[in-house]
Amino acid sequence: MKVFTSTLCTTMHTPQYEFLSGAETHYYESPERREVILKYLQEHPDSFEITERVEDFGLDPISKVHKKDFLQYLEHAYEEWIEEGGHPNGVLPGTIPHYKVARLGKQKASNVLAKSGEYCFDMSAVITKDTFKAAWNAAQVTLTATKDLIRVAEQYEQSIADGATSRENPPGLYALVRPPGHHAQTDVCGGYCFLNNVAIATQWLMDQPNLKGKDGGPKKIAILDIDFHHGNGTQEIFYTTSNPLYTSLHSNEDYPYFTGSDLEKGEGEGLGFNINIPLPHSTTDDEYVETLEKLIKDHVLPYDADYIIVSLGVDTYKDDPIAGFLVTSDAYPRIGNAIRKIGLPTLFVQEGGYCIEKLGLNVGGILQGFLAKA
Ligand code: SP5
Ligand code: ZN
Repeated sequence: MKVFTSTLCTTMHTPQYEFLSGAETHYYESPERREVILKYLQEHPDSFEITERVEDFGLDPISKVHKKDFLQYLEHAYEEWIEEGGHPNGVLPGTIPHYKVARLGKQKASNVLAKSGEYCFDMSAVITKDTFKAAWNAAQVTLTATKDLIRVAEQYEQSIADGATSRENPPGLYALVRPPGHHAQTDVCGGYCFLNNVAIATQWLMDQPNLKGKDGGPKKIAILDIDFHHGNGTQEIFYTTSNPLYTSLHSNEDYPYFTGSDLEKGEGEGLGFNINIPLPHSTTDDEYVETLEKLIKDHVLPYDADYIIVSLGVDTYKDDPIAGFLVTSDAYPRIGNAIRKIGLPTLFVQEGGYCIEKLGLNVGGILQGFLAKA
């Protein structure tokens, strides 16, 4: 499996701390996360081919998903923050406009202290000096992988036509990026996320003029979000459209708390194309895998997509320091194999997972499970 990554994802975004349940702790979404995943992949050269080749797709695909003023803010927040006397650890909102605080005068956020609340929904998305560059780079890495997805998908179709392979052997690619993306909405960051890599990749695929789906329209994409946390960002971005299909398995009693209900089904043209499956903290390997298989059977297969994009989080792991399922490392190859059985060209994009000791093994387990034939 080809792996797309970049050292900039490690070096450019380095917050020193965050607050968890009121306590100051180290920043769990750390550069080390990428290092340990990379180490696992490098130790399995028969399965993974790693490339640091990154193409520059520019601002255009990013601005198709995120608002201009939000992008401007992300780019300049840190320097303005320092100018206004903010702490060098990075931008952290002190005041977030709560929905019960009516803005009757339609007050607009003016200085960076106001904007930090306007454009961020929690206290875990710390903006450091080069966070925008890191997030930009993560998006470009994901786009580079997405462009390759088109190529491997065409190859796959060709070898099926040639009788060289069958629909049971889909190609898979992996974008090893940070910061992650699935909590980032159109114009608000949060949950360690700034730019929504999966949404940017998805939108870019649908915008390719020469890439036609079975009905002559754009290619159809099904997003499978298996991070422990609900992907409020991806949900919001695609809530009113029938392409992509957004599906998510996540905790029903945890962060981000206010989204992820199974009653959130999409709106307008998007109604029925947003599938949330909240699960209790008591979820075990068998329960998780069976629920995923049912989600695939009931929703993903009937959707008849051209591509699968996976928001790959392994914070579902039983010893994850910020999460809480009972899922063990044995489950990850099973999860990967269930995704392989969909039979479609698949792009895995890294989201969460914070148990450093088992992060490589667990991410690797999913990817190896996808590669495994039976
Ligand atoms: C990408 C991603 O996984 N983002 C997650 C961000 C979660 N940040 C806040 C977590 C608060 C969880 N509190 C758990 C208490 C620890 N036992
Ligand atoms: Zn997560």
